[in-house]
Amino acid sequence: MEKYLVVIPTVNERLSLPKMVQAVLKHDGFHVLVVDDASTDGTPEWVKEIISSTDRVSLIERPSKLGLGTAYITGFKWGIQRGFRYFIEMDADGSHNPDALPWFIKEIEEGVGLLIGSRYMNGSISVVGWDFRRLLLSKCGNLYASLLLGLGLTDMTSGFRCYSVQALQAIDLDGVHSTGYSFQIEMAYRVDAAGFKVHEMPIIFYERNYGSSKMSKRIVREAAILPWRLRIERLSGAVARTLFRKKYVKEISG
Ligand SMILES: Nc1nc2c(ncn2[C@@H]2O[C@H](COP(=O)(O)OP(=O)(O)O)[C@@H](O)[C@H]2O)c(=O)[nH]1
Ligand SMILES: [Mg+2]
Repeated sequence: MEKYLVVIPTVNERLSLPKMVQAVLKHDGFHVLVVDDASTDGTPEWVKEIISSTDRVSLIERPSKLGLGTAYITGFKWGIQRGFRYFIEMDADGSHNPDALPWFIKEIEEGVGLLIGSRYMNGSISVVGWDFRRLLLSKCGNLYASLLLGLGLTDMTSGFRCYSVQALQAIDLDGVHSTGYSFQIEMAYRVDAAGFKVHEMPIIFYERNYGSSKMSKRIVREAAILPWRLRIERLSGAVARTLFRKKYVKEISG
């Protein structure tokens, strides 16, 4: 059985998905799970077609567009139940190059909980095809999240990344708040908070050639609020721990 599960969330990605899936399958040991949210362009039909010729691809179909975050959580739970050891997130639209997969595996197997493919390492910007507005949104979003959460990462919002099963099992997956792209920030925070190493490696991000982005104002709003939510959660956790410690010390000292 394969060790590595590549989870690909899709909404209307018929034009890009086949190339991505075929490029992943060129690498031994990888299984692809597509989590499709009610695509109407033939995406799930194409996946069913390929499933009839290989047992290294699976499909979960959901009834409506339920968000990137919940698509990944659904995929992770599916893979944990089936015994996969490493979980890779990848977009369907050609933005993430499957040729980088062996590099992810090499480092994650050295005991890292989460390995993020970063577009912004060593002070450079490795993005092809974004206009200035989109780049600014991404850079500012990253700066904002890292200032508030202090994880010292260059690209917390990157969606090309790999988790170990131990890191995913240490997190309460049902307690993850984010439905949209802030999911990436929240997961990096939670893996770090669970005591696992979070590392980065450089990748090049290519803007999609086909289909359209699902980014919306609601998704940006959710990402703006999330770091504050996590800070409050951290603070209330610390207060609860202090109160518990005081009560415990009082009890054992009589
Ligand atoms: N299943 C599912 N996939 C989604 C959803 N929103 C986005 N995606 C997928 O997530 C990946 C990244 O989305 P995309 O729109 O390209 O985001 P962008 O690269 O930030 O513009 C693509 O494969 C999308 O099809 C969603 O609500 N559900
Ligand atoms: Mg995209």
